[in-house]
Amino acid sequence: MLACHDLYKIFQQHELTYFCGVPDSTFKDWMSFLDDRHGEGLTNRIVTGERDAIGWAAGYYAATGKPGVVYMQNSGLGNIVNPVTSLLDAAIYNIPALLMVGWRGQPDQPDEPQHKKMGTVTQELLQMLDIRFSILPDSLQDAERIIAEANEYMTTTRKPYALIVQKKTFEKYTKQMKPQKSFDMTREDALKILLDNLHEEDIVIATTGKASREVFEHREAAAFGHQNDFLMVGSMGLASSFAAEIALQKPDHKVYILDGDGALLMNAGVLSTIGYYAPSNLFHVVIDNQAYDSTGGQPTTSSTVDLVQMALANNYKEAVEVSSASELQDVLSRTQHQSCPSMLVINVNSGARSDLGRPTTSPIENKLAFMDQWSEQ
Ligand SMILES: Cc1ncc(C[n+]2csc(CCOP(=O)(O)OP(=O)(O)O)c2C)c(N)n1
Repeated sequence: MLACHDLYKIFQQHELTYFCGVPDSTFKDWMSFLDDRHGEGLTNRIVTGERDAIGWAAGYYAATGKPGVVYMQNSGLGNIVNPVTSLLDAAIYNIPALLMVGWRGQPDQPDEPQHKKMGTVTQELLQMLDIRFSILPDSLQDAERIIAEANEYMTTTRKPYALIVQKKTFEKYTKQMKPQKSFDMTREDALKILLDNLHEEDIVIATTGKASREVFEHREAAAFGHQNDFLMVGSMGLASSFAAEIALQKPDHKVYILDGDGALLMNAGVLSTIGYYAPSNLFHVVIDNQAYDSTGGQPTTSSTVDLVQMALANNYKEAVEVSSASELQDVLSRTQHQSCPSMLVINVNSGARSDLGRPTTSPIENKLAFMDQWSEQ
């Protein structure tokens, strides 16, 4: 396995000191290392989307003549197709970048269903995009050789190069503790209170990552069944769009989006579309832990964003923020009188139970149970 600081020394030798992207749990130790070292000789910009990351890295190249390193989970590969083909491409601006792509769903390795397809087509997709790639070796000597080759290729062709990163490539790195605001609740505490206050005829759409897993476990524990919930296990950022259309189609039901700050900021444009079509039964709940908690707790940009003002500026009819269980209970007791679309931002601490399970039903079973319940009514 690779020690983060050893790998970084190799990057440094090639003047690869600018990093940006969206985190992936495949290399969360590497993410923590970069975050700790940001400002100490390296730059690490944790951005809101993979597509965006290509823009930042291309800007860095234009300003310095040096390629940036862009990290992402392979689920983000689809998001970079447009800027790779219209910004980096050799026939357009011919801008190099070193992509580090976490290989979820690697064939023959156990993983979650939402990663299977992308895991199978990752290499093909890179080939189609004319991105030369290697699997990042887990021995330092081999990694040194591959990175030297990648750098040489980027210098001579000015084309992007990708390193595919398998699970267990990095040694454990312990993140430095930084002082953080502390709140009353975790995401799971907030979700439990919320779900316990909903009615039998309310519809729930939960975002990707641990939020969906916690919703599933709480419904099991409460013996409520899963028919009211659509757990969007992949497609980060789209729980909101999906829920908004459900709300427009089912005006007699309250529809709750259980969103994350990272997922919302990845698809922040959805706020304007929701505000424009203004479903009068849509409750947009954002569980704001200021982190990409599900991939290791890397900071999102939400600490410098006023989500309440964002919602109101986009024509949400109401928006409030709560930071304690009692404030949350209070807001939930008043939903009858709330004008929608409305946003409820819940400030929580980052982190989750270490024994959190995963849904035991498949995405197709989830969809069928959900549609059985709602599609004919
Ligand atoms: C397009 C895409 N990029 C990255 C990921 C990896 N990923 C899964 S969950 C997650 C973090 C989500 O953060 P947030 O919405 O704030 O929810 P939290 O995990 O904090 O509850 C990330 C980055 C993904 N699934 N899809």
